[in-house]
Amino acid sequence: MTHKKSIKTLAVGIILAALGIGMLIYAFRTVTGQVGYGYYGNNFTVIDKKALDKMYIVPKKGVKIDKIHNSVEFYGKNVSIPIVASPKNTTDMYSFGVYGLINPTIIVYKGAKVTMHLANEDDDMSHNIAVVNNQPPYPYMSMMYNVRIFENSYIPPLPESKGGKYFQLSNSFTVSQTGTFYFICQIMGHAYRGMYGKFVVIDNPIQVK
Ligand SMILES: [Cu+2]
Repeated sequence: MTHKKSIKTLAVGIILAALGIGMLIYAFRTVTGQVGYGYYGNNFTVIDKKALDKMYIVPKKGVKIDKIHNSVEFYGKNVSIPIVASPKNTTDMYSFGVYGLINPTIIVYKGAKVTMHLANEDDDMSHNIAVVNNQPPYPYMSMMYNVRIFENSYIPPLPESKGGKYFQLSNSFTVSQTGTFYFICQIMGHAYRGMYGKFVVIDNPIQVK
């Protein structure tokens, strides 16, 4: 090997090593939430296929499913909404599933404490969820300006599933005002491709009467 060649090899080696280290640091920072869409948190719940499948089962009480209007109404002051990102019953990976409905209108009552449970069924993409005031259509970089409408109406991105294990996170918030809002995925390009649904807050029909 000539002197010139070995310098070249060394230079290429250093560049590759620097790139590798840079990528590792970036990946670490992404996982720890220092870059990207907010904190990742360190406390994902990891669920198996059986637990994931349970999220599709409609409970006997507290929920009204309307398949014609593609909506799910949650009764009561304390509601629990299981949401699957990229659910198995659609080929459109840019979608949310609630009890098997795809991007349904979610209806809750004003004043309710809502707990969203998001699980990611996608094996090659991260997804998150936020309830926002912005209306579609969403630009490609929608995460740049979408602000959550209620405090904590947000779940940070969940990693893709691996080997039959699925990541899940929950967050609770109080719906303090009526109106039509949207739940969207804030990952770049996802809401733009249709990963969103309506989130409607109505007056409690029982209390209003
Ligand atoms: Cu997404």
